[in-house]
Amino acid sequence: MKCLYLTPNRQNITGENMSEFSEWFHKILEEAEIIDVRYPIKGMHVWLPQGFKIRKNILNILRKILDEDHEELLFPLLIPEDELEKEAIHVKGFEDEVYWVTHGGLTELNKKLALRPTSETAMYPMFSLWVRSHGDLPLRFYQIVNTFRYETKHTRPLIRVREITTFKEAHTIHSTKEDAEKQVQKALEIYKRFFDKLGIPYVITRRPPWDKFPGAEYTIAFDTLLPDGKTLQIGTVHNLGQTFAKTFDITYETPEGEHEYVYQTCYGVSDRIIASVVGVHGDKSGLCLPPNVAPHQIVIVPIIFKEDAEEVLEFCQELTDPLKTDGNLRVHLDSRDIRAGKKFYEWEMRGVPLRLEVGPRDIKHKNVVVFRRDKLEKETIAIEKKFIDAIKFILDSINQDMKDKAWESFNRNIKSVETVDEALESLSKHRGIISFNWCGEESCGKDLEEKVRVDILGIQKEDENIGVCINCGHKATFKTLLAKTY
Ligand code: 5CA
Ligand code: ZN
Repeated sequence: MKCLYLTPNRQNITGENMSEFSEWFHKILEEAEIIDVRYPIKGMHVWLPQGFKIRKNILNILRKILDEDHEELLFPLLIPEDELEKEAIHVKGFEDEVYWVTHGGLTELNKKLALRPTSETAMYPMFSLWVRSHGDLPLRFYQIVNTFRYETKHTRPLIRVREITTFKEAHTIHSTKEDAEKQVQKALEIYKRFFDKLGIPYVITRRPPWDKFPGAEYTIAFDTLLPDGKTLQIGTVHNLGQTFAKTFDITYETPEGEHEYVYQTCYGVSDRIIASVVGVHGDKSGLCLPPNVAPHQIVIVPIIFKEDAEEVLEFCQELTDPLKTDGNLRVHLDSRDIRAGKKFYEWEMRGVPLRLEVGPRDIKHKNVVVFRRDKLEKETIAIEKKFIDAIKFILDSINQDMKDKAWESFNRNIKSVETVDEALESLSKHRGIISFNWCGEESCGKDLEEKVRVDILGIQKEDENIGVCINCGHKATFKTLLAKTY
C-alpha cells in the first residue's frame, strides 16, 4: 500500500510489511493509546481513553443486538467454593485457572470465594430459584463483566489476558431440547451480525469433542485469522443440554403438573473482538478503524497560513457543527497549533476513517479535500446542500469496503488439501486455514493433530459424499478445518 503524500522523516509503524505482527500489534496498542500494558500484574492492563472509546462503541453494537430479545443483568464477581465445585466436569475444566479470595482482612474465610472465570456457577443456583413454570420459559439473559482466568499459556494483550474486561456472556433457559437447539442457531446469527458490523471475517465450526467447553454437549466456535496466519477463536456458542440443570436443580412445571429439567445454552465473546478489529484491519500506517467503531469518524484539519488563520478556523467550525448535530457523526476539529503534516500522521496512525482538509483555497471554491484512511486516497468534494449525505455515503462505503477487503484476504488464506503431506507442505509455506476431509474418529483426529502439529479447529460441514479421510483412509463424512491457533 502506498501513501499518497509523505512528510519528511515520517516512519511507518513497522517498515514495509507486517510480517512481525506481534511487534506491530504491541506497538500500535501503545502508540494509538488503546491500552497500557505496564500495569504491574501479568495479563491485566489499563484501558486508555482512546481504547475505552473503541471498547464502548463495540459494546454498544452488541448491546443493541442482544437487547432485541435478551435482558441484561449483573451478577456478583465472587462465587462460593461449594457452588463452583458442584458441576464436576465444569470445575475440572477450570480448576487450574481460578483465582481465589481466601481472606477478609486478616481473617481466613471459612468458605473460599472464586473470582468468576465465567458465570454458570454464579447464575445457575439463582436460576433454580427463578424458574417455576413452563410459562416462565424461555429466558434469555446476558451480562457484560470482567472475568478472571489464571492463564498458564503465554499471555498477550487483548488476546489471552488474565482479566477479561469485556466478557459478554449470554445464558438462556428453555423447556425443550429443540428450543435450546434453535437458540444455538439464533446465537450464531447474532454473532454473525455483530462481526459483520465490525468487518471481521470468520469461519464457524463445531469443535471436536476434546475441545468443547467444560460441561457442554457441544461447542460451536467462530475463528478469525490474524495477519501472522494464526487463527483466533473470537466467540463460542455452547449447547449445555441438561447437564447444569441437573447439577443445580433447575426445573419447571409442565402444563400437566410434572417437574422437568430445563435445557440451557450459553455464548460469549471477549476482548479478543477488539484485538481482531485492530489486527484484521490495521496496516503499515497503523490502526484502521471501521466508521462503525471509530471514536472519531471524521477529523477536520484546518490548513492554516498565518494571514488566513481566523477565517479558516471559523469555516472549519461551521463545517463541524452540522456534521455533529444534523449528521449525528463523531467529528473532531483538530485546531491545535502544530503542523498539519503531524496531525495527518497522528490521525492516520490512530485509524480515523475520514479526514477533511480545509484551506483558504477550499473555502474560496467551496470544496473540501476528503482523505480515506482505508484506501489512503484523496478526493475533493463540494460543500453544498447534500454535503452531510455525501459524507455519510462515504462512511458507509468505508464500512463495506473494509469488510469486503478483510473477507477477500481471509478467503485467500483457506486452502483445501487431499493428503496429510499436502497439509504439511501448505503449512510450511504459508500459514492460514486448511480444509480437509475427516472420518470424525477421535483417535484419528488426535493422530492427525500430532502429525501436522497444529489443531483441528472443528467440523464445518457434514456431508456423506466427500470421499475418504486424509489421515486414515476410511470413509469421510466431515469437511473439517485445521490451523495454527492462538
Ligand atoms: N460461559 C461460556 C460462554 S460465555 C464461556 O466461558 N465460554 S468460553 O470459555 O469459550 O469463553 C468465551 C470466549 O472468551 C472464547 O470464545 C474466547 O474468544 C474468549 N476467551 C477465553 N479465554 C480468554 C482469555 N484468557 N483472554 C481473552 N479472551 C478469552
Ligand atoms: Zn480418519
